[in-house]
Amino acid sequence: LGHDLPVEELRLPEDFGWGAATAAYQIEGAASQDGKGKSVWDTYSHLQPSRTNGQHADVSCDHYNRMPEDVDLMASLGIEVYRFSISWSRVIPLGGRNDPVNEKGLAFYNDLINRLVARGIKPVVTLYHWDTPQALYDRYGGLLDTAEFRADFARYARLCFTQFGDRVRKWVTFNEPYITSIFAHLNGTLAPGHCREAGTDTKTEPWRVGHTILLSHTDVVLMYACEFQPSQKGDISIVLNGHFYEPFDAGSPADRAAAKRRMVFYIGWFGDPVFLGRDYPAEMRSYLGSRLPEFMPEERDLLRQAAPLNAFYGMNHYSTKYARKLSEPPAEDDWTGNIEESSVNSEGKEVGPASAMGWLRVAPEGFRKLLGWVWERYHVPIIVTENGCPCVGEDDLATAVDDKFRQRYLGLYLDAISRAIYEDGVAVKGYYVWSLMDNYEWSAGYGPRYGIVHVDYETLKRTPKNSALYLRDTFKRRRGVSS
Ligand code: PNW
Repeated sequence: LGHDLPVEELRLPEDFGWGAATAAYQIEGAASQDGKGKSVWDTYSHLQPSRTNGQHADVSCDHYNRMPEDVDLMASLGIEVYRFSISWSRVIPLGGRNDPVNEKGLAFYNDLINRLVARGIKPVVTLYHWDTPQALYDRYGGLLDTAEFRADFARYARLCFTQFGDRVRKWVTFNEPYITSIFAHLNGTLAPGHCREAGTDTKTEPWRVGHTILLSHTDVVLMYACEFQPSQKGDISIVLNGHFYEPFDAGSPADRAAAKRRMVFYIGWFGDPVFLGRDYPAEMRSYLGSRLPEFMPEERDLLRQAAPLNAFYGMNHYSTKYARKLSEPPAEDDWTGNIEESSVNSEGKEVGPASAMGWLRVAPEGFRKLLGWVWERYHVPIIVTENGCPCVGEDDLATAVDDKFRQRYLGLYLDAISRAIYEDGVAVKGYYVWSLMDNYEWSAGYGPRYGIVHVDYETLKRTPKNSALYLRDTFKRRRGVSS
């Protein structure tokens, strides 16, 4: 690994739940089986295969047809929690509030949830993991039309609570709104890659998409609390991703401010409205001006009412970066708070050893600091809803199984959680590794493998990697022990 930090295997709380995460489009396959409609990902991966490493997920891990085997595998690995997402276009093929429901799609998720519950594995369900029904994008631009999307998302959420809420105790509305706003509507590296089409406005659209997500989330949190929570007794929140940022030049006040501002632009953008029930951060207003939408007075009321109902902060975290302030004035299409980010600082020091993805470097100290940052700002219990990494050379089964790099990464990041809990007083309640199995990594196709289980994409055979056994054993040994 080339990292000088040893894994210490520090203790973790008795009731600390561990599990694994996936997302529908990345693992299910069965792209048009049993009446499933298309999502923007089905379209994007076929129309523009060059944007997705030449690959699509029509078959992927074929989890849709191998689900019983996959649930048995989870049970054999001692997994206690399984975070998965529902494919909206599998349960409502055209997606809209007046469109028909697909009973076969509902039956698949009912069967999955029943099998999990039968093995004592707790389902954590994400409603939206990037796969907007294509029909909604065609009708009104999907997330770009706030009012239409809110109404359609509310109907879809109500269907899911009604169908599955008697057995699902933890819900996530949206996965990583930052990524959907920026990568799918500004950089265009994720579906629908909207910004690459004629007549788009990348100066305002990413912020409108974020606005739509925030209001849709708020509606559904309030709906769950009023209509479902009293009988179903579960909880609900959102999942936000974000790097931790260190200053590029630690001696420069401007870079120190830049690192702080970058996190506000990344995490505060969504975290402040959701968990504090208030407007976008002031730094964002001052840099983005009228490009950032306004919350109407009645929308501010909704945010305020919903804020305390978000039961946990779902944190997806992988790595740390350096932030450097750019020279003034900011570019007129600036979206970062006038910041440039890098993996190397002013002294040429790398933030940590690289994984198979250049941006994903091993930096557990940044993770510990981020847990503290979120706790201090929002004071809500944190669940790490994704963390993991791809190793080099994992196409080869023998290399994949002997995944020392990943075991070391996971060990170091678990130690960071332990320190956050016991030394810094942060409430961290659970940990879900990304991912249960190798899968379709969006624009990188089947290149990087994040699984703790190897998938042979020819035979679809699953083989647990040593990291899976490491996690099973580490959670047996380390919980509740004093050290
Ligand atoms: C997450 N970044 O995405 C997603 O929730 C998963 O679906 C995905 O497979 C996983 O992380 C691994 O990439 C991210 O650039 C994408 O910082 C990009 C970033 C972070 C998370």
